[in-house]
Amino acid sequence: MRELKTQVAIIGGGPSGLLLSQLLHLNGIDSIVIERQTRDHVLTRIRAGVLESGTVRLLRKAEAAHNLDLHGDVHRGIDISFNGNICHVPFEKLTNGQTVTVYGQTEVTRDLYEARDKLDGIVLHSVSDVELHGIDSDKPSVSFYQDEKQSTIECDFIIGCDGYRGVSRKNIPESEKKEHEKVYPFGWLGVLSETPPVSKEVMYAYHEKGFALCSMRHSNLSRYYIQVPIGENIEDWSDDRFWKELKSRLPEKISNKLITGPSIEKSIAPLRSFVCEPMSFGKLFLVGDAAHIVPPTGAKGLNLAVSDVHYIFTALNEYYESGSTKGLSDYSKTALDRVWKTERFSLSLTNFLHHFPQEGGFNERIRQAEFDYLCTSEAFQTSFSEGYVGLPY
Ligand code: FAS
Ligand code: PHB
Repeated sequence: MRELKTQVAIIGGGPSGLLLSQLLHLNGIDSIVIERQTRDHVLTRIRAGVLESGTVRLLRKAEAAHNLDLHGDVHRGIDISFNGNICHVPFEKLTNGQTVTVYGQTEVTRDLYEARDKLDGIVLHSVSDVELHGIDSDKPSVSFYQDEKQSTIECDFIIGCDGYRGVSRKNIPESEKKEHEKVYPFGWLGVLSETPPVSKEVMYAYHEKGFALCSMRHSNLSRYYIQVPIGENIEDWSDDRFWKELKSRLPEKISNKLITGPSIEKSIAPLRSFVCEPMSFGKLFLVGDAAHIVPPTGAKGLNLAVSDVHYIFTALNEYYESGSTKGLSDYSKTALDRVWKTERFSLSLTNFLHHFPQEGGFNERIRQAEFDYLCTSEAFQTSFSEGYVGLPY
């Protein structure tokens, strides 16, 4: 049995676990990250693409934003199309200068791994049978296997950054938590293609056949999504079928200039809204997807994970600097306040821009009215913009 000791044990080597470990390290606080997959596997995931300014700031504070600052694309507005009409929302102008940056989560995770390497951060990969012990005691620990050898980490705190399907959340006793969930009757079929993006800014499109999204990673790497029914089979979606369906949902002046090409990644992601309350129990604190999930419509998943990292980092730093446990006791409430407001934004945008099977014409007319209101009301556009650029921490 290998016995390890650290101040903060972090379960999960995705963006939130790596970012927290890096921030702690830069503040002289030791941590060990344990990750179920290999590093290469983690870096094959294609997920988020839009970073709020708070996320950019925290990555800079973590000394992991060099490539982001070089290659990230700053966006000042988005287009929303509705059955062929387009409404531009200039969110920078409406939020006193706040912008978002288009830069893939894969690249963020790679930059964080490189930053951990530079500081000789400890990230243990391909671990299994992770178990948490004594989370409601003064001596919590984590045990796991790596290369068939068992290890334990004795620590002060355990941070669950292990995503929706991780082990951490299960360690909060059923009697101590409440889980809220909404599963949508559709998913997103996403394609990555080495083609120039069809538009300079991200475009969200509503069409009676379903939602579509035009995004990008850089000037020759585009990311597109279309809404598909639950249970759809990726094998049934050839590239040609995808491009034809995507074009049919976009305004003609956009679809006419869309450059197609072979997909280099194609996957279907289910959509759900989920929140676990509370986000902490004893010495265990949940961060990111381990505690909450948002439908990707508002581009909030990764950004919400980052604001959790900000809150738990601030609380841990306060504890190790002054011994105060106030930040730690307030963590769950502070994080959940921003989580629920962001869940609201993501839910409302999902309801607005997706076609819900079996619903009547009334909701369709409400959607049209919402679009018409968005196009004509600066107040509505401002509220939308505050949600899209991200609420303050
Ligand atoms: P992550 O899930 O990224 O990381 C958790 C890590 O913990 C993983 O590496 C996992 O291997 C590891 N782990 C799990 N169990 C473990 C265990 N028992 N022991 C050790 N390690 C364990 N968000 C957007 O904003 N826009 C999008 O377009 C978007 N698309 C998405 C598509 C998909 C298919 C998915 C699943 C999510 C998507 N998201 C999107 C949300 C996503 O970006 C998350 O919000 C983000 O990855 C959250 O980061 P983490 O909380 O670090 O969780
Ligand atoms: C992406 O570029 O992957 C992306 C953009 C906006 C979203 C979701 C995903 O709302």
